[in-house]
Amino acid sequence: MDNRAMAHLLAETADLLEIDGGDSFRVLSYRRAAEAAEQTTVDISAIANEPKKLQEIPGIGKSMAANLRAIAETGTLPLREELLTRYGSSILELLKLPGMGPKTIALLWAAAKISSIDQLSEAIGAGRLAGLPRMGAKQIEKIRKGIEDYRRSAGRYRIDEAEEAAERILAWLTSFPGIEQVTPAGSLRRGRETAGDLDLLVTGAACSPEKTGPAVDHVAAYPGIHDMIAKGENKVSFHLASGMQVDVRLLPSESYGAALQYFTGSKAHNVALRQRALKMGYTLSEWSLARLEGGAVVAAATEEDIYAALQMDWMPPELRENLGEIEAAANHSLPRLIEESDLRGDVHMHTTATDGRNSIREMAEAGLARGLAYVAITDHSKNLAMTNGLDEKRALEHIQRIREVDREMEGRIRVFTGIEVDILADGQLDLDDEVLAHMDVVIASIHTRFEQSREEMTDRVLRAIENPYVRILGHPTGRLLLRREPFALDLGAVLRRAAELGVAVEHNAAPERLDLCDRDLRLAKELGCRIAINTDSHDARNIGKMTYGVRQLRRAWLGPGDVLNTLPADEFLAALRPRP
Ligand code: DGT
Ligand code: CA
Ligand code: CA
Ligand code: ZN
Repeated sequence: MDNRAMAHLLAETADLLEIDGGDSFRVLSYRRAAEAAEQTTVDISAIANEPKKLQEIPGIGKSMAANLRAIAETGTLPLREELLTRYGSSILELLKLPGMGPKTIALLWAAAKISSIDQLSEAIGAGRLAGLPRMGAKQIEKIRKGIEDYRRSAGRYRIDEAEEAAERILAWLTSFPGIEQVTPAGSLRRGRETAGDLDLLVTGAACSPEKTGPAVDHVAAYPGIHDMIAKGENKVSFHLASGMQVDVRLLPSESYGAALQYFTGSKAHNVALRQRALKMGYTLSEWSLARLEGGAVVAAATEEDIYAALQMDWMPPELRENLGEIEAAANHSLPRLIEESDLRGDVHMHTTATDGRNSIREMAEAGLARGLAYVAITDHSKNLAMTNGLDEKRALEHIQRIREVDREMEGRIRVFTGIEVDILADGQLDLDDEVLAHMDVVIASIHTRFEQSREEMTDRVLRAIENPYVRILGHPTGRLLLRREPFALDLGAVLRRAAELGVAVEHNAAPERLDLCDRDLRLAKELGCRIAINTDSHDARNIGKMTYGVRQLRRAWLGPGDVLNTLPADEFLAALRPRP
């Protein structure tokens, strides 16, 4: 078992113990151990029988060392098993609902013997939650909505989780002599915001037909496998501890391109491509592009060969959704898509002044290290009290410090002043105009009262962007992927007005947001909006990590000219809405 799977078990045990009303120090010790297992570079399984070495890992004490040994030997912990027997294993699923922590679950169990999402849903339907402590009508409605969202998104994973999982498996696979190339296909290769499962294609000398045995065994020995679904001659499918399904296919290099094309998808793209092939007298399969008559192979080794034989340009996977890319590739009019290296600035980030982890200087240094020409520091405003949001006085002091850091950096990177000012429930901004007037980058965002009606929300956002100091509309739909749906909003009306006013709309590249989504980005471009992509970093390690967001821009067919922060610093500022 790898460290991550161990960390997962320990964290689950901590949750179960807390649901059980366990001593809080004990709960904390499991949480710490989970964190420790997640962070350490030591391979815990390898030293599971050496308590001394285990205890050298910060966060692991004597009793945790014994627990780790038990996990390495049995794949679980006696305490975890005991608690799961008491409450049933579906109780852990309740934790995946928004706002549902161990304390609430303990309450639901104590008051109504609820230990699964189905039971909770049924209890809400039957009105059995009303009257329980801390269960007002609003709270109950929130839970009901949470269940709905959860059920809709169940079985999908965020792009960053999918990619990290793919990278770990890839490292394992390529360690085998004879496996030369591993390519994630499917939705991950197309850069979709979430993935249903992982499709990994493998090729190399060890993947030649009838000789795949040892390579298949190597795939099946991947330490992160939770359970095996199927193991065949050239395909291995399994689940990871997260529940994510992985399909690994081993292919000879002669047909790698055809397989890559097929398994990259999308289905809609493949269907349209196959029709084109048929019209040209070919048949297209996961093995090859071949002549209908006689079956001679026309192309199979590379995607380029296949598209070329179909008289098309090769196209980036992000475009393959049958939304016009087939025609464009045939007319040789595919767009030049934006690339991460086109971006020169990142203008939405937080510091220790509010809920960030690093200082202004550290953020500037991190931006410099990523090769950015400019950053903007945009901390929260006072309405977000839990983030220690800035009031007028602190905001002004803060921008003095930002200017100091800008001077200290001596032009190696520019540090713009800014704020992520909260849009209040009525569309007013959280800080006075006189204060906003001092800032380079004013981002206005919604963080509260998501439940307003479509009319209220639309009026609220429109009113906010009328404020002449607003230059960027932050994460415009407020969604959190797989956790919170976008709020109700007439986005078309907002984008049209933003275009008229010259307010840029953000693509927030944080992988839990990716907001605006690809479709809405396309709409924003059609309506003539300016677009800025930002990481919204709360940690210096995330600065400039635009990769997941850039894929959404590419999926929206955007080029460098469509995105403001491809511009040099001064031109970027000049391209923002002019200040009054
Ligand atoms: P996902 O996993 O839901 O995020 O989405 P995909 O696109 O990765 O879909 P998946 O894993 O079911 O299949 C991977 C690719 O295989 C898909 O994008 C296209 C291809 N494929 C799968 N089933 C079919 C099919 O019935 N017809 C065609 N033409 N292609 C298929
Ligand atoms: Ca897939
Ligand atoms: Ca699949
Ligand atoms: Zn925000």
